[in-house]
Amino acid sequence: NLTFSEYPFLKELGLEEQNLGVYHSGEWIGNGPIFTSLNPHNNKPVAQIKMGSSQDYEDCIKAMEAEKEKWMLLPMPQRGEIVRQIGEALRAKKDALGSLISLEMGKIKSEGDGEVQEYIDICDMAVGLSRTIDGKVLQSERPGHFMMETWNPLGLIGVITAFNFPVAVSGWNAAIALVCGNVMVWKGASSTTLCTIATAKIVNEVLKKNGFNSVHTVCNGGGATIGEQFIQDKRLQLISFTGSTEIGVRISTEVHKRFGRTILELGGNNACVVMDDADLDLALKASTFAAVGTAGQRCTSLRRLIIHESVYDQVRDKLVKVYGSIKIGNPLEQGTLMGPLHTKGAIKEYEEGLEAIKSQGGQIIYGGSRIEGDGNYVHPTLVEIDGNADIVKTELFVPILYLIKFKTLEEAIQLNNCVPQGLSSSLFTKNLQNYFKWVGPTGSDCGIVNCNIGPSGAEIGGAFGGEKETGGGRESGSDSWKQYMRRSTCTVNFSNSLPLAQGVKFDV
Ligand code: UN1
Repeated sequence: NLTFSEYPFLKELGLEEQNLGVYHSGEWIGNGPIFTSLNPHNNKPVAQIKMGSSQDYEDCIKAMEAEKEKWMLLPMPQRGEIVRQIGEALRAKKDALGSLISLEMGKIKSEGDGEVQEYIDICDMAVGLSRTIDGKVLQSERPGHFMMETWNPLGLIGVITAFNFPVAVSGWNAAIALVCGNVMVWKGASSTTLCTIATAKIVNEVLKKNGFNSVHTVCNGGGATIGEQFIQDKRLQLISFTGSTEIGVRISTEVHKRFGRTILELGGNNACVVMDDADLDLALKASTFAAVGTAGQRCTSLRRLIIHESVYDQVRDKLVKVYGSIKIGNPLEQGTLMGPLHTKGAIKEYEEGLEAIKSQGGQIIYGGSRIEGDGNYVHPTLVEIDGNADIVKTELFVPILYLIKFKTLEEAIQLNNCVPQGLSSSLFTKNLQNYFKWVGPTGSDCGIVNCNIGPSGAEIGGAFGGEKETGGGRESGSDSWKQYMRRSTCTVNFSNSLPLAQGVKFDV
């Protein structure tokens, strides 16, 4: 009773009713358990995947090791040229892949397309990097000496991504890591395995044409076994992980125990502060997209709207009206603004979260219930609550937005910073004094600090990530590439004598 044939774009992406979830050495295989991918719109099965086994993982690593040198020794601009072709291949499949993301994850089609665009954009950026990554020449204190920094690839890296951005986040890692000369193994979230396979097919077709069969391997696996292998494997120099803080702590501890590197993109608990001088229409639009978009399932989703007391009632009343107009439904249908939650488990999180909210004095002023039917639909929800309540400090990965009142900017900043997470934040103001306080040392403590735009929907050109329980990692733009390379400080003596640094004498 698979619904595969109802969606022609699946065939276009090279998917079948029965798929294999592991790729290395130019072939798709799979010797693990069978997994069924569901459509969150109706919980009907779409297609099946034979996932990876422990041995499949081992074979991925062996194949990567065998091909690693050839890839590392290819000049960076040539690797960039291959990544450029990957971007082109994604452009050609953008519509189909965007539809698959929408079908399997549940985000609206425009956001699905946007995710593919995000991958394309990071490919473009990586191509540029492949011609511009440089190393410093440093001043030596010794005569006849030359000092420089070189950057080399790490080698093998592991990328573990989450269901909510099943394509774009792998792209942030792949495009940069590949240009930097690494070979990678990717494990996507089980519930979005079709997205993982379809993306990896596009990427690997290009790599294969260029003579590379194990530079971008894939090892999907149900349960924790494959993930555990990633974490414990000394051959993986870097683990890039996007997911919960709970798992992130474990990854951090275990990988650092073996002196591996990590990039962690964990929970967020993002706030938006609306000052009394803010453009309220702008704040309202931005907040609605950030809280309701992706049904509140972005790491950067808006969770806390911190509103100045003088405009509080006005913002709240307008927000209730806007929430009433949000079109909820099949994410593949044009005009829908909010799709279903990704899983049934998320409905439970939503319902349990609401119970906790009520028991801690929160008032539900809009929504607050699931929508009966086969799909994982809930009403986007507005809650009035004290910003210091315990539940407000927990990340609920569902469309619940807290409305919190404040009097002074200092108080708003305290509220913004009082949660354990530190991913994204934004301030709505026209006042420069407020703005520079917000971005300064006593301002927002997040990795993303915006003004007059919402906390979500970051561009790829900036470094993406956050502080505190968010994990401290930075991916995507700016100088995030450094995390995928190792730096060597190289001193060359081109004289005939051996002066020692710091004037040390050691005559033999
Ligand atoms: C995530 O939620 O894991 O900034 C990533 C954004 C997107 C990426 C979100 N560009 O909302």
